[in-house]
Amino acid sequence: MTRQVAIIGAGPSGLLLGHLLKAAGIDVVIIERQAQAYVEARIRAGVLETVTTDLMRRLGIDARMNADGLIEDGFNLASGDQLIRIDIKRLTGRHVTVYGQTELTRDLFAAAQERGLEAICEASDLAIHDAEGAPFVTFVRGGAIQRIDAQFVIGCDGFHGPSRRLIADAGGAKSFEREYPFGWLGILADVPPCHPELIYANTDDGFALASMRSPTRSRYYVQVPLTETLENWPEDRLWDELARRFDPICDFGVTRGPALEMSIAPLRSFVFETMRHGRLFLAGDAAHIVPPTGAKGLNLAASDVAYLSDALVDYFRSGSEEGLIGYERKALSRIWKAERFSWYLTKLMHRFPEDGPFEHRMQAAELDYVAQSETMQTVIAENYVGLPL
Ligand code: RFL
Ligand code: PHB
Repeated sequence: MTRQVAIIGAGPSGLLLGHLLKAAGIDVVIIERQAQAYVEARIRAGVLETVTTDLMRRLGIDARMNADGLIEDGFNLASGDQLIRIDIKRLTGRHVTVYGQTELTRDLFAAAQERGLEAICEASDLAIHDAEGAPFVTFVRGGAIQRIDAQFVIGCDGFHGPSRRLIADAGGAKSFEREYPFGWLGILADVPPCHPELIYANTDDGFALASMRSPTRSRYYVQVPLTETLENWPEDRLWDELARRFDPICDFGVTRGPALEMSIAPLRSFVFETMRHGRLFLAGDAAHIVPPTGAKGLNLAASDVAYLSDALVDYFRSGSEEGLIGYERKALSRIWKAERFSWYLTKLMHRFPEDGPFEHRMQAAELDYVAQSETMQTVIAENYVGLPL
């Protein structure tokens, strides 16, 4: 039997797309390499734009998000010990929602089961065949090779998945990349946040972020050189570092507690052009990566699949390929603007090893300008809440 759509990867982009297509009556299957519990436990994004929360509402998978998500009307940039509040509600009329990617993924998996959206997990050695003709995917599950034929294959398989590799190997695609000379060391702990709103801080010791998952669960990050390892960072050392950076600027001081998770993530900007090869399309991290400054990654995955689901639904309803042809142009226009904003905020808030006193003064001057200019604050707020679809 030929399925209408096979989606590779059950991260946010694969699960959201699966639900959107299933809700439109399309015969769709998701194939995921990891176990469901593994995917649900990955600690990643925390800030959702309305693009993402609107999709969850449209799907009717919003009960827990409505109950537990924190509406944030503003966030802060810190320059040394000066706190600059960006009042996103007043400047844009909108807000962002703090709701962890782990929670969102859990909600989407639970609804998949209730709604009969098929998600095959623990599928190894996946390969995509005949993407330009009659596509099919093969994979190994429980020791047996399986094959699924589909009219379209959608690569939602993240930065390291096989879909983009296949397109790259076919030749003709371009990629644009910037690697940053540092990473983010993150800690998650059941302690109250040091401030009611997020703080992105530029300090003499480097960047730090105070974020949260709930009024009792904090998420912090500090900039570290790429050579750092977790062994060098006993929890106490990280708490000392966070206290040094945040105690002078936040309301309550940093509360310490045992780490639920610690990890180091490298920072990268990456865009792959093209997002289509025959009947294979890319969405989410498979096609682009942003540094986490600005919280755009998951939200871009959501806008990609909003565009792509409309195009696929239109194709299956009317036979028109117009939406599918226009997908890449539409998606890339939003992707590049989010790339620009994440890159800008990364440059503004981090200490780059190659920078000297002049560049530090430039950063301080720009932050001072932001503090004084409502126009600058509006530009930042507008990008932070997310550009329109
Ligand atoms: P994902 O989440 O990587 O999911 C891809 C899925 O594909 C599966 N896969 C395969 N399946 C089958 N066969 C194969 N061969 C496969 N290879 C891979 C993988 O197992 C996985 O389940 O990509 P997706 O769905 O496009 O979602 C993207 C987001 O996860 C990502 O952009 C965000 O997490 C980025 N991000 C943030 N985004 C935000 O919008 N707001 C934030 O606050 C935010 N904070 C962050 C972040 C990412 C971070 N890290 C660790 C990279 C903070 C951090 C620290
Ligand atoms: C997070 O809470 O994990 C988080 C928040 C904002 C970011 C990145 C990560 O920009």
